[in-house]
Amino acid sequence: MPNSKGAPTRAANSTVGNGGETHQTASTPDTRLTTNHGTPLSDNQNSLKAGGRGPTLLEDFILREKIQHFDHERIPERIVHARGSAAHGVFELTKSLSKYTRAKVLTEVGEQTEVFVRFSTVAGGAGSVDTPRDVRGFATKFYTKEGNWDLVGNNIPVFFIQDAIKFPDLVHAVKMEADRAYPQAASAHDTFWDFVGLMPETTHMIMWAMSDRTIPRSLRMMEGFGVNTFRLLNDKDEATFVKFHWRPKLGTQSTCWDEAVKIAGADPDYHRRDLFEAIESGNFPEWEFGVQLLSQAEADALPFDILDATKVIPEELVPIQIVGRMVLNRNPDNFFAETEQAAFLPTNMPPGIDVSEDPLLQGRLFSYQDTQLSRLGTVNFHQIPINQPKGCPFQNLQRDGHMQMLVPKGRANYEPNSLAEVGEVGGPREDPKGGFRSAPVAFDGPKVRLRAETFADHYSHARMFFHSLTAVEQAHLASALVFELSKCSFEHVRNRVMGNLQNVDADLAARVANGLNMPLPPANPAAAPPQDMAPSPPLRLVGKYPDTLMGRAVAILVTDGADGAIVEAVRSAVVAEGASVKIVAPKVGGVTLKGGKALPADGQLAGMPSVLFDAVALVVSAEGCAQLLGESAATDFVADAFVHLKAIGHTPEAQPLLDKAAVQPDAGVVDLTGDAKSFVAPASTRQWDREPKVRMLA
Ligand code: HDE
Repeated sequence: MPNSKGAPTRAANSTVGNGGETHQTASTPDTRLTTNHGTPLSDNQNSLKAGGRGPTLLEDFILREKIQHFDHERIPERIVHARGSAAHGVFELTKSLSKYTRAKVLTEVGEQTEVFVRFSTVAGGAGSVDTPRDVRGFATKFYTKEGNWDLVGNNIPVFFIQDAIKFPDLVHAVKMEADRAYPQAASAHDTFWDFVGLMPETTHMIMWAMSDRTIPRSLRMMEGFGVNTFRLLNDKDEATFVKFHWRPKLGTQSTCWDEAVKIAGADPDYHRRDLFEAIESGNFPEWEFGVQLLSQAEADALPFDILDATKVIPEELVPIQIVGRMVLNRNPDNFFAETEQAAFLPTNMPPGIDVSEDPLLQGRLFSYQDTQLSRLGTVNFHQIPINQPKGCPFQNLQRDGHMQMLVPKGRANYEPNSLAEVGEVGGPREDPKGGFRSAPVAFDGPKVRLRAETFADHYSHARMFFHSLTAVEQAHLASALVFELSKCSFEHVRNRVMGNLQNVDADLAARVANGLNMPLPPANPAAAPPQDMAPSPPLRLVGKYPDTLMGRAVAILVTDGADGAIVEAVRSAVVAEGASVKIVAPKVGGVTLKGGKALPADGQLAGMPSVLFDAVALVVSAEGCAQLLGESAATDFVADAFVHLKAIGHTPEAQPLLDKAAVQPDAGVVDLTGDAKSFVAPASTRQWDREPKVRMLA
């Protein structure tokens, strides 16, 4: 019925909206929109109203279903590691560990096991940026033939605390402060450093957290670690301790702190996009998989406790054996269904892998299963496709519960039963030989709440880590401490942290005090006096992996009148080394090269700053350069590349821009008119020698 303001302008059953929009329609059951219950829809543009301009009718079950489903789209985000990005891939065993384990995933050489890997930051919410200073999660779900194995690790081999009972305190301290709800995704605030200063066991992890490891360039360029000590169990149930390692084929690479901060504004999804685009373009990230194995006797001989997750086992003491490789080769089809609903559980272990008594790990064995109940809402979360075992069937006598998807047959929902004797389904049974068995470790002693004496040394490993770094990395670490403590308002908090640093290294503590312009407090009392350990060079980043352009991104900034031959020479030189190239221009429609040829651009200058690239080339004409001098995005592009220690290739016409951006000549500033290949070597690394010229480090 027309209402008083006039008649409806369209027929109620039309599929065309009032605004002249065009809509695609469907006429076959397999392409048409339906409700959740299968009723086909005739109109997805308009709700059902009492007249064209009248109120919407409660009767509109189609509107109600659609809106109601939308209203409930969100589930609680993860308490920690809420922000994550994931990919599918395969794990292939290259060396059998059958002497140590009966887990087929670690004994069948050449066997391809499907994996799903989720990388994450820890502190920020699901919508936070990708590049805060933060530990990165590195969680791998192996869909093995003997059930899922979840290796839920980090990109740092140690942890902040020794006992799971402190985890809620740690996380409360690092997350947004309770009353003001900031800062988001940042440890640089009072409550975190208050906790740290009062908990000397955090000191070793703090060294790692303040190192360049926590500002990675790419998720593809991070090492991964199982962190906790696990056990392997062989056919005879003999146990061997094991630490798990991932080594990136692209090597490690970090950003500069200032760069990470600017990336957060330029592209909050920097890591997510980088991973997605690499896989989409067929550049599949790859890691080697390694183990450190040690017997009980070897563990007992170490001067620290391997059950203490704040300790690292230096490779010099127990070498890493590479036994496999993992390639990530497929992006998720749907972020929510897969990445968001993935539930990683350290309790997911195939027979032949077992836990240790590490008190941090012991708490994790409860927490991950438990947290899924609030996150995914049902004990049946294992039936969600991403969480289902894919390598083998799963069956038991657990029944019912919210969102039960399975339809078990028969009466056998208990065991033992004799129903098979009368021809009914009897159900699955235990397998004493092939099933999961725990390590037969003997324990005896009173119930106690205490921290073992062997956990008392909080500083020796921190000292060893600091002494293992290159001078460049030490300066970054000291500067990160200065930055973070400068963001704390409480002087006593800064003092207590410096008191802990005194026990690590007097020079480090003095540099931090100097950076804060505060008097250096005396060392805090130490539960166990720190020992000098031999430095372990593999703990450093700089120089550990060969320089490479593989997997890196190079920007070529062009203007009208640029020399196309140089653009192509740079492009082919860096692409030949495995890098990708983006053409950046003042306008997204591209430029007209010298000679009149058009060169399309991949992005506009203001939206593609140099922080998004590993190296930049400026291929500009004299007039083009003159115009860029009036564009701050151009000056920032060059100045940032310089202070972020990147190689800058350029044509001579770019000199005025280099001058305006205060670029000083060095080995990383390369004239491209000769051989464009001369750009490759400096572009494959950062120009560490340049740093003292551009930044005051602590
Ligand atoms: Fe976690 N951790 N954690 N954690 N953790 C979670 O589980 C917890 C710890 C790690 O991509 C939660 O499903 C406790 C160490 C990763 O989905 C939660 C303790 C390491 C991820 C939880 C630790 C990790 C999580 C939140 C101390 C490195 C993300 C959501 C005893 C080895 C996995 C969830 C993903 C996630 C608890 C310590 C790594 C709350 C209680 C040590 C990579 O259950």
